[in-house]
Amino acid sequence: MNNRKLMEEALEVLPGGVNSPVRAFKAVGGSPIALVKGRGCRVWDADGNEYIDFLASWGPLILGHAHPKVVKAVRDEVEKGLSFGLTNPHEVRLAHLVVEMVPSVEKVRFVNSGTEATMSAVRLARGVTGKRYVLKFDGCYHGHYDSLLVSAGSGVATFGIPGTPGIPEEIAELTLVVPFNDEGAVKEAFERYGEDIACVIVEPVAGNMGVVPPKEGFLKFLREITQKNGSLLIFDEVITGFRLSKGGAQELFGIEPDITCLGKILGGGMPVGAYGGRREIMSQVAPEGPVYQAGTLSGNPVAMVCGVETLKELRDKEPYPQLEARMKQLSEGVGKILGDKGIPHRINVVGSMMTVFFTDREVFDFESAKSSDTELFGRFFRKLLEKGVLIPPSQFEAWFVGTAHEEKHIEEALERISEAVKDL
Ligand code: KE4
Repeated sequence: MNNRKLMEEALEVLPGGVNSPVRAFKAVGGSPIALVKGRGCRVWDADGNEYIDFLASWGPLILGHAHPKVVKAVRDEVEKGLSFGLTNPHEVRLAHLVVEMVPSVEKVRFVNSGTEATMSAVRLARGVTGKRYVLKFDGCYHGHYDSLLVSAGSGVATFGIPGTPGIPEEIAELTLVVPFNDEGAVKEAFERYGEDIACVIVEPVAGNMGVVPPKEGFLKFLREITQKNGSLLIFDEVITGFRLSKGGAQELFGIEPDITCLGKILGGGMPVGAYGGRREIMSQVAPEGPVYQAGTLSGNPVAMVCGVETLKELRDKEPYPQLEARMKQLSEGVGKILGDKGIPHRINVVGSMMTVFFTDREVFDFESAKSSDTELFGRFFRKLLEKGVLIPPSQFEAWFVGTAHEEKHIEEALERISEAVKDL
């Protein structure tokens, strides 16, 4: 089996040959590859080509692929069975770890994806406040829940418009969309709809427009304006949770949201999402409270064990200074390669996540991110792939380094990137 044959077969039975659109390489061109194996910081495709991996399965693989402790724990658990449908001890173990590591979380509910986490968090916010509107930021992605798959309307602080066919306008109109890092727009939205805004949901460090950090004071501003208006602040930490520190962005910036959404690293590569917060809020979730949410495989024992081993490693080793050093080495190396070649670029780095934008403007929101030369990004992506470096197949995503990337691996990757850029 090889990439071409496998992807041809995939096209027969999977829409676009994929189970998630971005994997089809539409944003970067060229033929998508299939990955069959990973070990440490490397992955191998169906043709046997090896890549140094900065995709990390979109974030979860912060410990690298097939970490021995994780593999052993999962293998042992699988021997005992795969799923029982009643509470198992590992759900409680992982919940204790989340409560211990994430500052604002006293109680947590596990689900099976980041989308389920944000969808449930919005329902909980509406249920707890009795209010209808959701305020989100243009360029922030929170999964494919109807109320959050909404694009910015024309003008500032206006109703959302459906981000895709299949979402009725009546639903999109309950979502207000404003530019990221724009305090004025948020103030205007609250002046107009403040008494009826259930929640503000934000990626505290944006990853889905490419990496875009919050401006100084922006998160504190969101904390204050939501408090003042009786709205809940939801931090979507599906990417940043356990990534930027063991307590995520909320620990790094010292801001406590009302509800935190988690995913990716939480499951260590297995399908796990979660939403959590203070007891008084989470006690409103069924069956303790009236806000309904459920899931057949929520808290699946094998997935929980994968998450437990991953979080334990991060809690005990706190590898964040090392991850930042490796990301500094990578981002500065890439900056030098592009600079020497005279290619206009901006590199946004926060902790162990970064994005290379092909623009000479500062990138501080979605509009400025979209000034990037995505055609050039496509050529850059394909050249890197050819030389054995895998980055996300989209300009508007984040590159990740993990504990399996040692200094020598970054050095090796930079040599390959330098070769790739020569042909750009
Ligand atoms: P999932 O439903 O894909 O597990 O999580 C949705 C989600 C929620 N919140 C944030 C901040 C996210 O980044 C995501 C998912 N991220 C994308 C890419 N960054 C996943 C890749 C894909 O869609 O295939």
